[in-house]
Amino acid sequence: VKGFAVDLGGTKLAAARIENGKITERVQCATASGASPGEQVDAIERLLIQVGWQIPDAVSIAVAGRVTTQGVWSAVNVGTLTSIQDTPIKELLKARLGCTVFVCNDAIAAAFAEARFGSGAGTSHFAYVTVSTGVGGGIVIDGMPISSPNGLAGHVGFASSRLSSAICGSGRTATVESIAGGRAISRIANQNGHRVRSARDVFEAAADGANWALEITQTSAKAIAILCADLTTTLGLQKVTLGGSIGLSPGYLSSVQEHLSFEPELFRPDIVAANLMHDSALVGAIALSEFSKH
Ligand code: BMX
Repeated sequence: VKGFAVDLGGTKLAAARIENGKITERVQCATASGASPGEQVDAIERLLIQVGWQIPDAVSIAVAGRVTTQGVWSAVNVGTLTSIQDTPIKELLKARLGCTVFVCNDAIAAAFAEARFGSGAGTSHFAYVTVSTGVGGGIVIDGMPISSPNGLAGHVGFASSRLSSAICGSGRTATVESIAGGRAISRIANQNGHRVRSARDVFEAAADGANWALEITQTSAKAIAILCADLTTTLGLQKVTLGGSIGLSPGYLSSVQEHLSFEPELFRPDIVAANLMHDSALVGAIALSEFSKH
């Protein structure tokens, strides 16, 4: 894997130069969640230049939100990226950068990288679940990343959760994302009268032993455990890799494993941490672009 990659998530935007599968340059900044398509293109171009990109180098871009076969980008949770709807991102970037552009969903990219080079290597029925700003996913069966023309395939965070009763930014009610994702975690804390800026504050309070915070983070982990069992019923998963800032935070993996232990064995895939840590979407964007050529 080599080339230039971008990962535009709900909270952070990263760009990297990758050689022989290793990141040799990397920069990152906060995502502007309300930014217009043109402003997102500006930010992407600025970061790419910082990691040494120049015409005619190709770029591979992983974004939060669904990406159609035609390269049209829409937020599914409209609260996360408020100005991204039917955005022809592939065309906009091609026009701006004057190079070959590949665009895909961030969690599918991460899933593909983990399946090929990371924690999922050797597993035929594999899923990756990211718990971050939102809850995203990617499914890889017999080495094939599962996608759909409208780009929705893999969006496991919008499945129902019996632990939630909230209205989700996707328009659905009681989704996994609306109880387990980072935005949900900080919303719930604030609703319960605990002033927090982000999910990170809730995890810090939980690490300090605050019961109110532990309850919120444990509920998130339980919702993710049930989701893993649910996915296993339809896909026969052997392994699920957890990623994302919350998925990789200390103690989270073991609490998902603990909640999963209450399920019958048949519905319990192995749950492991992402090997490529926070870089799986960057590596995966390039790997997927190469894969999609043949
Ligand atoms: C949401 C959805 C997915 C994304 C996932 C993780 C939007 C804007 N995002 O479920 O497309 O893959 O979050 O994204 O609809 P992240 O921002 O948490 O990395």
